[in-house]
Amino acid sequence: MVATLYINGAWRQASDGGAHDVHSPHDQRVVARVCQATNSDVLDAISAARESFDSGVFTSWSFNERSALVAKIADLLERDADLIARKESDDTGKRFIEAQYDLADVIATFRHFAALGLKEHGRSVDVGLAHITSRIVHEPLGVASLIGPWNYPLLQIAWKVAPALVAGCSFIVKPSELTPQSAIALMKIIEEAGAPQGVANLILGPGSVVGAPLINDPRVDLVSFTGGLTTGQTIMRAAATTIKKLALELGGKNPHIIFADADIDAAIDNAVTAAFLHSGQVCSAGTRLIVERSIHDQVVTEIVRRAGLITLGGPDDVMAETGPLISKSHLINVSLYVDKAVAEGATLLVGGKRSELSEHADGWYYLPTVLDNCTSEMSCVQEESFGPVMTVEVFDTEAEAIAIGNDTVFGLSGGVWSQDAKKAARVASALRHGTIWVNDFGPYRPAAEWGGYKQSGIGRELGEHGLGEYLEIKHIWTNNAPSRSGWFRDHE
Ligand code: TXE
Repeated sequence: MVATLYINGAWRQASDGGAHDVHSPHDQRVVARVCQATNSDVLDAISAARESFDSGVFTSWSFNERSALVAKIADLLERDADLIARKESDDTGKRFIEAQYDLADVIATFRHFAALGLKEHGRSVDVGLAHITSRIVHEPLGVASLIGPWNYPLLQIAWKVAPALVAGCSFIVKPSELTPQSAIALMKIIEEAGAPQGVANLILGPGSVVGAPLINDPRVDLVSFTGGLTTGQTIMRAAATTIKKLALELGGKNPHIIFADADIDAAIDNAVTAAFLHSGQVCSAGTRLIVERSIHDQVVTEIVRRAGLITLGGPDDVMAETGPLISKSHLINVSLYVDKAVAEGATLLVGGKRSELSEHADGWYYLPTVLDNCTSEMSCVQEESFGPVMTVEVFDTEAEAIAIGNDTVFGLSGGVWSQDAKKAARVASALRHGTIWVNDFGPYRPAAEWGGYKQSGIGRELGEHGLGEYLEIKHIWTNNAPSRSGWFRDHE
């Protein structure tokens, strides 16, 4: 059965009947066949969103009513969590248990924004004049294009859909063409929960085919996008024509700094997780290890040993610790980064090639890789390979560690390990990244803002700001005792 588009409250085929297969990165079997929208389908979806927004059918709901809708969606997601997790692990190749963790995070996201909506009241401003009422009100921003990536498909879309619904926006969701199934399931749930017709729309297909109207059309007010830097730059250029609001999360090149006075055992264990979780396909992956020279050999030897032990496998392999890369082209890209780094002088200590196990022959499995003797100039250090590739650099002083950690155009996240609390706090403060972990790496919470400095993006998701991205702020000044302004003369 072909999964269809959802436009203006109806499930429908693409206008030209187009569809494409989705393949498992684990073994390349076809896991789904989905419609591929045409340009006119996208325009229909934008029209539906615009008309529903302008009609007031959803904006007239109170924040409390919209919060209740979002809470209901969370309940329905909980009901269907394992079914959706299965679709997600089919599409991404990630272990089913990891997809289940992701679904728990998706549900927590909807619950966070449902609760936040209940606290949304705007505010009054005391302007010091008894006859003036001055109110700041928060209004839905309008029509939003919500474009998601393939690494955490439903989670990244949830970070956009949940606040958009609480705010009262109408929207068009476009998941990655590689991983569309969980977004389709979410749209069915939004429909079941009772969102008004035309508020939530779903477009399927590659960004190169269906993306242009989503980022160009003057009827779209906001584009919220998570994905690669190059696509982010394309979106920013397109959005400039009509000055659309932008929320961009474009990945990172995240420094992970270990001082000699750290709890070395915990630091090493976390460094392995930070770099190789989900085979490095994580925007906040700690793939750039920056280690104090005196402990370099000890730390790197142990990380290399641990990396060599990591068991790769498919969604249902109970022994597997991480899975395949998303696609053949991505695997080629990752290996090119490694080959180039070696050519530039890096030392390959482990990995650096595809898995040669027969059970991985049909999948995009790349071995956890550690590159030593790296320098800031190498492209593998500066650019996101988005694979299981850790680069190692050394430092001698605190200032040098900070300088290396900030020597990147990105600024999404970073970690610092030291048992000297004052030093750790100084480094955390000096690093120009949106999230810093001290003696930890990776945790996030829906209540805490997430986003990047510098070229890692614009705006913040989650937290309170994550709702603010979908709201306009209006000041309403009411004069309760009107009188003449008296500014201009009304006589000769
Ligand atoms: O992402 P794209 P790709 C990084 C990572 C990866 C690189 C490229 O480094 O190697 O990006 O991955 C849609 N108009 N991240 O090529 O192209 C596309 O269909 C509108 C980091 O897969 O950015 C998909 O839905 N939409 C990242 C989404 O954009 C367009 C997670 C992301 O795809 C479009 C993923 C267009 N012109 C990759 N072109 C993170 N920040 O976590 C593409 N798309």
